[in-house]
Amino acid sequence: MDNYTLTEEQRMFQQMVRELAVNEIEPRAAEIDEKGEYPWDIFELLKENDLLSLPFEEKYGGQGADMLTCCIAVEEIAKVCGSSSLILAGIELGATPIKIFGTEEQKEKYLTQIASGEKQVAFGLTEPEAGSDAASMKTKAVKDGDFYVLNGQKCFCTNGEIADIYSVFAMTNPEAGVRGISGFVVEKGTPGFTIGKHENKMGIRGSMTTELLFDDCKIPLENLLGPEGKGFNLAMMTLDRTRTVVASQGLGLAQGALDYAISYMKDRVQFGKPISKFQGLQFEVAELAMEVEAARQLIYRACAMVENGEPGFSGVSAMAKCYATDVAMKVTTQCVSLIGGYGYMKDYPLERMMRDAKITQIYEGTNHIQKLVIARQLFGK
Ligand code: COS
Repeated sequence: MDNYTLTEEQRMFQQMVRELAVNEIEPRAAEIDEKGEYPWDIFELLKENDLLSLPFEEKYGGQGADMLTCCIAVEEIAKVCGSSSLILAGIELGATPIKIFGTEEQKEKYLTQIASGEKQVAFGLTEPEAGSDAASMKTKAVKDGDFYVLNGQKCFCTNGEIADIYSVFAMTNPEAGVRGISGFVVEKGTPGFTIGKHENKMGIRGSMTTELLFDDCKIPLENLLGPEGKGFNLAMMTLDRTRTVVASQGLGLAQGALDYAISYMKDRVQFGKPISKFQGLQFEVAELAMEVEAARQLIYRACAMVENGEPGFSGVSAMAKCYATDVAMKVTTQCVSLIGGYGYMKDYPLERMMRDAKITQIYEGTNHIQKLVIARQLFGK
Protein backbone atom coordinates (compact mmCIF):
# COMPACT_ATOMS: atom_id res chain seq x y z
CA MET A 1 0.00 0.00 0.00
CA ASP A 2 1.23 3.46 -0.90
CA ASN A 3 1.78 5.49 2.24
CA TYR A 4 0.60 8.87 1.09
CA THR A 5 -2.21 8.56 -1.43
CA LEU A 6 -5.48 6.69 -1.60
CA THR A 7 -6.06 3.93 -4.11
CA GLU A 8 -8.89 4.31 -6.62
CA GLU A 9 -10.92 1.86 -4.53
CA GLN A 10 -10.33 3.87 -1.34
CA ARG A 11 -11.35 7.08 -3.14
CA MET A 12 -14.62 5.54 -4.28
CA PHE A 13 -15.23 4.20 -0.79
CA GLN A 14 -14.50 7.64 0.70
CA GLN A 15 -17.01 9.22 -1.67
CA MET A 16 -19.65 6.64 -0.76
CA VAL A 17 -19.22 7.23 3.01
CA ARG A 18 -19.12 11.01 2.48
CA GLU A 19 -22.47 11.00 0.69
CA LEU A 20 -24.00 8.75 3.32
CA ALA A 21 -22.68 10.99 6.12
CA VAL A 22 -23.83 14.24 4.53
CA ASN A 23 -27.25 12.97 3.46
CA GLU A 24 -28.21 10.69 6.34
CA ILE A 25 -26.08 11.46 9.40
CA GLU A 26 -25.51 15.21 9.33
CA PRO A 27 -29.26 16.02 9.53
CA ARG A 28 -29.45 13.99 12.78
CA ALA A 29 -26.25 15.24 14.44
CA ALA A 30 -27.66 18.17 16.45
CA GLU A 31 -30.56 16.08 17.74
CA ILE A 32 -28.28 13.19 18.75
CA ASP A 33 -26.19 15.65 20.76
CA GLU A 34 -29.20 17.44 22.25
CA LYS A 35 -31.01 14.28 23.37
CA GLY A 36 -27.88 12.43 24.47
CA GLU A 37 -29.34 9.15 23.25
CA TYR A 38 -27.59 6.35 21.42
CA PRO A 39 -28.38 6.75 17.69
CA TRP A 40 -29.74 3.29 16.92
CA ASP A 41 -30.98 4.53 13.53
CA ILE A 42 -27.41 5.47 12.57
CA PHE A 43 -26.17 2.11 13.84
CA GLU A 44 -28.70 0.44 11.52
CA LEU A 45 -27.66 2.71 8.65
CA LEU A 46 -24.00 1.75 9.08
CA LYS A 47 -25.03 -1.90 9.29
CA GLU A 48 -27.11 -1.73 6.08
CA ASN A 49 -24.17 -0.13 4.31
CA ASP A 50 -21.72 -2.84 5.43
CA LEU A 51 -19.64 -0.42 7.49
CA LEU A 52 -19.81 -2.31 10.81
CA SER A 53 -18.09 -5.30 9.24
CA LEU A 54 -15.21 -3.32 7.69
CA PRO A 55 -12.34 -4.39 9.95
CA PHE A 56 -13.09 -8.11 10.03
CA GLU A 57 -11.80 -10.92 7.85
CA GLU A 58 -14.18 -12.30 5.25
CA LYS A 59 -14.34 -15.67 7.02
CA TYR A 60 -16.03 -13.88 9.95
CA GLY A 61 -18.46 -12.05 7.67
CA GLY A 62 -16.25 -8.97 7.34
CA GLN A 63 -14.99 -6.82 4.48
CA GLY A 64 -11.31 -7.40 5.23
CA ALA A 65 -10.65 -3.64 4.99
CA ASP A 66 -7.19 -2.29 5.76
CA MET A 67 -6.53 0.17 8.61
CA LEU A 68 -6.57 3.22 6.35
CA THR A 69 -9.93 2.32 4.82
CA CYS A 70 -11.42 1.94 8.33
CA CYS A 71 -9.94 5.31 9.29
CA ILE A 72 -11.35 7.00 6.18
CA ALA A 73 -14.83 5.89 7.21
CA VAL A 74 -14.35 7.29 10.73
CA GLU A 75 -13.02 10.58 9.35
CA GLU A 76 -15.95 11.05 6.97
CA ILE A 77 -18.52 10.37 9.68
CA ALA A 78 -16.71 12.53 12.27
CA LYS A 79 -16.83 15.45 9.82
CA VAL A 80 -20.57 15.63 10.45
CA CYS A 81 -21.16 13.83 13.77
CA GLY A 82 -18.58 12.92 16.41
CA SER A 83 -20.99 10.66 18.32
CA SER A 84 -21.82 8.62 15.23
CA SER A 85 -18.15 8.16 14.35
CA LEU A 86 -17.76 6.42 17.71
CA ILE A 87 -19.97 3.57 16.51
CA LEU A 88 -17.12 2.43 14.25
CA ALA A 89 -14.35 3.50 16.64
CA GLY A 90 -15.96 1.51 19.47
CA ILE A 91 -15.98 -1.62 17.32
CA GLU A 92 -12.28 -1.19 16.55
CA LEU A 93 -11.37 -0.74 20.20
CA GLY A 94 -13.55 -3.52 21.63
CA ALA A 95 -12.88 -6.12 18.94
CA THR A 96 -9.14 -5.63 18.38
CA PRO A 97 -8.12 -7.65 21.48
CA ILE A 98 -10.16 -10.57 20.13
CA LYS A 99 -8.62 -10.13 16.68
CA ILE A 100 -5.10 -10.13 18.15
CA PHE A 101 -5.22 -12.88 20.78
CA GLY A 102 -8.54 -14.69 20.19
CA THR A 103 -8.53 -18.42 19.50
CA GLU A 104 -10.23 -19.62 16.33
CA GLU A 105 -13.30 -20.56 18.40
CA GLN A 106 -13.43 -17.14 20.08
CA LYS A 107 -13.05 -15.33 16.76
CA GLU A 108 -15.65 -17.51 15.07
CA LYS A 109 -18.09 -16.91 17.91
CA TYR A 110 -17.59 -13.23 18.69
CA LEU A 111 -16.19 -11.52 15.58
CA THR A 112 -18.95 -12.98 13.43
CA GLN A 113 -21.62 -11.54 15.75
CA ILE A 114 -19.92 -8.13 15.86
CA ALA A 115 -19.36 -7.97 12.09
CA SER A 116 -23.02 -8.74 11.40
CA GLY A 117 -24.19 -6.05 13.84
CA GLU A 118 -26.06 -8.66 15.84
CA LYS A 119 -23.95 -7.79 18.89
CA GLN A 120 -22.03 -4.76 20.06
CA VAL A 121 -18.62 -4.71 21.72
CA ALA A 122 -16.81 -2.62 24.34
CA PHE A 123 -13.35 -2.35 25.95
CA GLY A 124 -12.87 -2.33 29.73
CA LEU A 125 -9.42 -1.23 30.86
CA THR A 126 -9.69 2.04 32.78
CA GLU A 127 -10.59 2.08 36.47
CA PRO A 128 -11.28 4.96 38.87
CA GLU A 129 -7.72 4.73 40.19
CA ALA A 130 -6.06 3.34 37.08
CA GLY A 131 -6.30 5.82 34.20
CA SER A 132 -2.97 6.72 32.60
CA ASP A 133 -1.35 4.21 34.95
CA ALA A 134 -3.41 1.37 33.49
CA ALA A 135 -1.16 -1.29 35.06
CA SER A 136 -2.27 -0.31 38.57
CA MET A 137 -5.72 -1.84 38.04
CA LYS A 138 -7.46 -3.43 41.02
CA THR A 139 -10.00 -5.66 39.24
CA LYS A 140 -9.10 -9.25 40.01
CA ALA A 141 -9.79 -12.54 38.24
CA VAL A 142 -9.27 -15.60 40.44
CA LYS A 143 -9.26 -19.08 38.96
CA ASP A 144 -11.84 -21.36 40.59
CA GLY A 145 -12.42 -24.74 38.95
CA ASP A 146 -13.76 -24.21 35.44
CA PHE A 147 -14.17 -20.47 35.97
CA TYR A 148 -12.42 -17.20 36.61
CA VAL A 149 -14.21 -15.13 39.24
CA LEU A 150 -14.06 -11.39 38.51
CA ASN A 151 -14.36 -8.71 41.17
CA GLY A 152 -13.87 -5.01 40.61
CA GLN A 153 -14.94 -2.02 38.62
CA LYS A 154 -14.17 -0.43 35.27
CA CYS A 155 -15.11 3.13 34.37
CA PHE A 156 -15.53 5.45 31.36
CA CYS A 157 -16.40 2.47 29.18
CA THR A 158 -17.54 3.52 25.70
CA ASN A 159 -20.65 1.53 24.70
CA GLY A 160 -20.84 0.31 28.33
CA GLU A 161 -24.61 -0.04 28.57
CA ILE A 162 -25.37 -1.02 24.99
CA ALA A 163 -22.66 -3.64 24.35
CA ASP A 164 -23.13 -7.41 24.55
CA ILE A 165 -19.48 -8.48 24.42
CA TYR A 166 -16.70 -6.91 26.48
CA SER A 167 -12.91 -7.18 26.27
CA VAL A 168 -11.98 -6.81 29.93
CA PHE A 169 -8.59 -6.68 31.65
CA ALA A 170 -8.04 -7.96 35.19
CA MET A 171 -5.26 -9.04 37.57
CA THR A 172 -4.82 -12.81 37.66
CA ASN A 173 -1.57 -12.60 39.61
CA PRO A 174 -1.23 -9.36 41.61
CA GLU A 175 2.28 -10.27 42.83
CA ALA A 176 3.50 -10.24 39.24
CA GLY A 177 2.36 -6.63 38.74
CA VAL A 178 2.05 -5.64 35.10
CA ARG A 179 2.91 -9.23 34.08
CA GLY A 180 0.00 -10.50 36.17
CA ILE A 181 -2.72 -8.88 34.06
CA SER A 182 -4.87 -10.99 31.72
CA GLY A 183 -7.48 -10.27 29.08
CA PHE A 184 -10.96 -11.82 29.02
CA VAL A 185 -14.16 -11.80 27.06
CA VAL A 186 -17.18 -11.14 29.27
CA GLU A 187 -20.70 -11.48 27.93
CA LYS A 188 -23.64 -9.32 28.96
CA GLY A 189 -26.02 -11.26 31.17
CA THR A 190 -23.27 -13.13 33.03
CA PRO A 191 -24.42 -13.24 36.69
CA GLY A 192 -22.41 -10.79 38.79
CA PHE A 193 -21.83 -8.41 35.90
CA THR A 194 -23.86 -5.18 35.97
CA ILE A 195 -23.72 -1.71 34.49
CA GLY A 196 -23.03 1.14 36.91
CA LYS A 197 -23.14 4.90 36.56
CA HIS A 198 -24.02 6.47 33.20
CA GLU A 199 -21.71 9.45 32.64
CA ASN A 200 -23.11 12.87 31.73
CA LYS A 201 -20.49 14.22 29.34
CA MET A 202 -19.42 17.51 27.74
CA GLY A 203 -19.34 16.05 24.23
CA ILE A 204 -19.90 12.86 22.23
CA ARG A 205 -23.24 12.87 23.98
CA GLY A 206 -24.74 10.26 21.68
CA SER A 207 -22.17 7.72 22.81
CA MET A 208 -22.97 5.84 26.01
CA THR A 209 -20.20 5.88 28.62
CA THR A 210 -20.67 3.84 31.80
CA GLU A 211 -19.10 1.90 34.62
CA LEU A 212 -18.84 -1.91 34.47
CA LEU A 213 -19.26 -3.65 37.84
CA PHE A 214 -18.08 -7.18 38.62
CA ASP A 215 -19.25 -8.85 41.79
CA ASP A 216 -18.25 -12.53 41.96
CA CYS A 217 -18.81 -12.68 38.22
CA LYS A 218 -17.96 -16.20 37.04
CA ILE A 219 -16.73 -16.50 33.49
CA PRO A 220 -15.66 -19.74 31.81
CA LEU A 221 -11.92 -20.49 31.54
CA GLU A 222 -12.22 -20.52 27.76
CA ASN A 223 -12.99 -16.78 27.85
CA LEU A 224 -9.36 -16.00 28.65
CA LEU A 225 -7.88 -13.93 25.79
CA GLY A 226 -4.37 -15.12 24.99
CA PRO A 227 -1.93 -16.39 27.60
CA GLU A 228 -2.43 -15.56 31.28
CA GLY A 229 -0.23 -12.62 32.25
CA LYS A 230 -0.14 -11.12 28.76
CA GLY A 231 -3.18 -8.88 29.19
CA PHE A 232 -1.28 -5.62 29.58
CA ASN A 233 0.68 -6.32 26.40
CA LEU A 234 -2.63 -7.07 24.68
CA ALA A 235 -4.16 -3.78 25.86
CA MET A 236 -1.10 -1.85 24.63
CA MET A 237 -1.01 -3.72 21.30
CA THR A 238 -4.67 -2.83 20.85
CA LEU A 239 -4.16 0.86 21.59
CA ASP A 240 -1.11 1.00 19.29
CA ARG A 241 -3.50 0.15 16.46
CA THR A 242 -6.68 1.94 17.48
CA ARG A 243 -5.04 5.28 18.24
CA THR A 244 -5.03 5.85 14.47
CA VAL A 245 -8.83 5.63 14.66
CA VAL A 246 -9.09 8.31 17.38
CA ALA A 247 -6.67 10.40 15.31
CA SER A 248 -9.11 10.07 12.39
CA GLN A 249 -11.99 11.21 14.57
CA GLY A 250 -9.98 14.31 15.45
CA LEU A 251 -9.14 14.83 11.79
CA GLY A 252 -12.79 14.52 10.78
CA LEU A 253 -13.92 17.01 13.41
CA ALA A 254 -11.21 19.47 12.34
CA GLN A 255 -12.02 19.14 8.63
CA GLY A 256 -15.75 19.39 9.29
CA ALA A 257 -15.31 22.58 11.32
CA LEU A 258 -12.98 24.09 8.72
CA ASP A 259 -15.35 23.31 5.83
CA TYR A 260 -18.23 24.85 7.76
CA ALA A 261 -16.29 28.00 8.65
CA ILE A 262 -15.07 28.51 5.07
CA SER A 263 -18.55 28.25 3.64
CA TYR A 264 -19.96 30.57 6.33
CA MET A 265 -17.20 33.13 5.73
CA LYS A 266 -18.03 33.33 2.03
CA ASP A 267 -21.61 34.38 2.85
CA ARG A 268 -21.16 36.50 5.95
CA VAL A 269 -20.94 40.17 4.98
CA GLN A 270 -19.39 42.71 7.35
CA PHE A 271 -17.87 46.11 6.52
CA GLY A 272 -19.43 45.78 3.06
CA LYS A 273 -17.84 42.51 1.91
CA PRO A 274 -17.79 38.81 2.73
CA ILE A 275 -15.48 38.21 5.68
CA SER A 276 -13.64 35.62 3.52
CA LYS A 277 -12.16 38.59 1.64
CA PHE A 278 -10.23 39.83 4.71
CA GLN A 279 -6.63 38.73 4.41
CA GLY A 280 -6.11 38.46 8.17
CA LEU A 281 -8.87 35.85 8.33
CA GLN A 282 -7.71 34.14 5.13
CA PHE A 283 -4.24 33.67 6.62
CA GLU A 284 -5.73 32.26 9.80
CA VAL A 285 -7.76 29.73 7.82
CA ALA A 286 -4.74 28.90 5.63
CA GLU A 287 -2.75 28.03 8.75
CA LEU A 288 -5.52 25.80 10.08
CA ALA A 289 -5.81 24.06 6.69
CA MET A 290 -2.05 23.36 6.71
CA GLU A 291 -2.29 21.66 10.07
CA VAL A 292 -5.32 19.60 9.05
CA GLU A 293 -3.52 18.33 5.95
CA ALA A 294 -0.37 17.58 7.97
CA ALA A 295 -2.48 15.58 10.43
CA ARG A 296 -4.05 13.65 7.55
CA GLN A 297 -0.65 12.70 6.10
CA LEU A 298 0.64 11.59 9.51
CA ILE A 299 -2.46 9.42 10.00
CA TYR A 300 -2.10 7.84 6.55
CA ARG A 301 1.56 7.08 7.34
CA ALA A 302 0.64 5.61 10.74
CA CYS A 303 -2.08 3.46 9.13
CA ALA A 304 0.35 2.10 6.56
CA MET A 305 2.87 1.28 9.31
CA VAL A 306 0.22 -0.42 11.47
CA GLU A 307 -1.06 -2.35 8.46
CA ASN A 308 2.41 -3.59 7.54
CA GLY A 309 3.55 -4.09 11.14
CA GLU A 310 6.48 -1.79 10.36
CA PRO A 311 8.91 -1.34 13.25
CA GLY A 312 8.15 1.80 15.25
CA PHE A 313 4.44 1.89 14.41
CA SER A 314 3.57 2.30 18.08
CA GLY A 315 5.37 5.67 18.26
CA VAL A 316 4.03 6.94 14.93
CA SER A 317 0.49 5.92 15.85
CA ALA A 318 0.91 7.89 19.12
CA MET A 319 2.22 10.86 17.10
CA ALA A 320 -0.81 10.73 14.81
CA LYS A 321 -3.22 10.53 17.75
CA CYS A 322 -1.57 13.37 19.66
CA TYR A 323 -1.06 15.67 16.69
CA ALA A 324 -4.41 15.16 14.98
CA THR A 325 -6.44 15.55 18.16
CA ASP A 326 -4.54 18.69 19.23
CA VAL A 327 -5.23 20.04 15.73
CA ALA A 328 -8.89 19.11 16.19
CA MET A 329 -9.12 21.14 19.39
CA LYS A 330 -7.30 24.12 17.91
CA VAL A 331 -9.23 24.14 14.64
CA THR A 332 -12.69 23.67 16.15
CA THR A 333 -12.01 26.37 18.78
CA GLN A 334 -10.69 28.85 16.22
CA CYS A 335 -13.57 28.12 13.84
CA VAL A 336 -16.02 29.01 16.62
CA SER A 337 -14.20 32.35 16.89
CA LEU A 338 -14.14 32.85 13.12
CA ILE A 339 -17.90 32.80 12.86
CA GLY A 340 -18.25 34.94 15.97
CA GLY A 341 -21.34 34.96 18.18
CA TYR A 342 -23.13 32.44 15.95
CA GLY A 343 -20.27 30.00 16.52
CA TYR A 344 -21.21 29.87 20.20
CA MET A 345 -24.87 29.09 19.55
CA LYS A 346 -26.38 25.64 19.39
CA ASP A 347 -28.17 26.52 16.13
CA TYR A 348 -24.77 26.07 14.46
CA PRO A 349 -22.63 22.90 14.56
CA LEU A 350 -19.30 24.41 15.58
CA GLU A 351 -19.76 24.51 19.35
CA ARG A 352 -20.75 20.81 19.23
CA MET A 353 -17.64 19.98 17.19
CA MET A 354 -15.50 21.84 19.72
CA ARG A 355 -17.06 19.91 22.62
CA ASP A 356 -16.71 16.61 20.74
CA ALA A 357 -13.07 17.34 19.89
CA LYS A 358 -12.02 17.68 23.54
CA ILE A 359 -12.38 13.99 24.37
CA THR A 360 -10.16 12.94 21.47
CA GLN A 361 -7.23 14.54 23.31
CA ILE A 362 -8.07 12.44 26.36
CA TYR A 363 -9.35 8.96 25.55
CA GLU A 364 -7.31 5.98 24.37
CA GLY A 365 -4.44 7.56 26.28
CA THR A 366 -4.17 11.26 27.07
CA ASN A 367 -1.93 13.27 24.79
CA HIS A 368 0.60 13.48 27.61
CA ILE A 369 0.74 9.67 27.53
CA GLN A 370 1.18 9.74 23.73
CA LYS A 371 4.24 11.96 24.25
CA LEU A 372 5.54 9.44 26.80
CA VAL A 373 5.13 6.60 24.27
CA ILE A 374 6.92 8.67 21.59
CA ALA A 375 9.71 9.71 23.98
CA ARG A 376 10.28 6.12 25.11
CA GLN A 377 10.69 5.12 21.48
CA LEU A 378 13.25 7.90 21.01
CA PHE A 379 15.19 7.57 24.24
CA GLY A 380 14.35 4.08 25.52
CA LYS A 381 12.52 3.57 28.77
N1 COS B 1 2.98 -3.41 22.95
C1 COS B 1 3.21 -4.56 23.62
N2 COS B 1 3.67 -4.62 24.87
C2 COS B 1 3.92 -3.45 25.49
C3 COS B 1 3.71 -2.21 24.87
C4 COS B 1 3.24 -2.22 23.56
N3 COS B 1 3.01 -1.09 22.89
N4 COS B 1 4.03 -1.22 25.72
C5 COS B 1 4.45 -1.82 26.85
N5 COS B 1 4.37 -3.17 26.70
C6 COS B 1 4.76 -4.18 27.68
C7 COS B 1 6.20 -3.99 28.09
O1 COS B 1 7.07 -4.70 27.21
C8 COS B 1 6.20 -4.57 29.47
O2 COS B 1 6.26 -5.99 29.42
P1 COS B 1 7.49 -6.80 30.05
O3 COS B 1 7.59 -6.33 31.45
O4 COS B 1 7.08 -8.21 29.90
O5 COS B 1 8.65 -6.41 29.19
C9 COS B 1 4.86 -4.22 30.00
O6 COS B 1 4.02 -4.01 28.87
C10 COS B 1 4.85 -2.98 30.86
O7 COS B 1 5.36 -1.92 30.11
P2 COS B 1 5.79 -0.55 30.77
O8 COS B 1 6.71 -0.86 31.92
O9 COS B 1 6.25 0.34 29.70
O10 COS B 1 4.38 -0.07 31.36
P3 COS B 1 4.03 1.23 32.18
O11 COS B 1 3.26 0.82 33.38
O12 COS B 1 5.24 2.09 32.37
O13 COS B 1 2.96 1.98 31.22
C11 COS B 1 2.12 3.36 29.48
C12 COS B 1 3.18 2.37 29.94
C13 COS B 1 2.10 4.62 30.30
C14 COS B 1 2.50 3.68 28.04
C15 COS B 1 0.71 2.68 29.54
O14 COS B 1 0.30 2.47 30.86
C16 COS B 1 -0.36 3.47 28.81
O15 COS B 1 -0.43 3.44 27.58
N6 COS B 1 -1.20 4.16 29.58
C17 COS B 1 -2.37 4.80 29.00
C18 COS B 1 -3.52 3.86 29.06
C19 COS B 1 -4.58 4.26 28.12
O16 COS B 1 -4.35 4.54 26.95
N7 COS B 1 -5.80 4.26 28.63
C20 COS B 1 -6.95 4.54 27.84
C21 COS B 1 -7.84 3.37 27.89
S1 COS B 1 -8.82 3.17 26.52
S2 COS B 1 -10.21 4.52 26.68
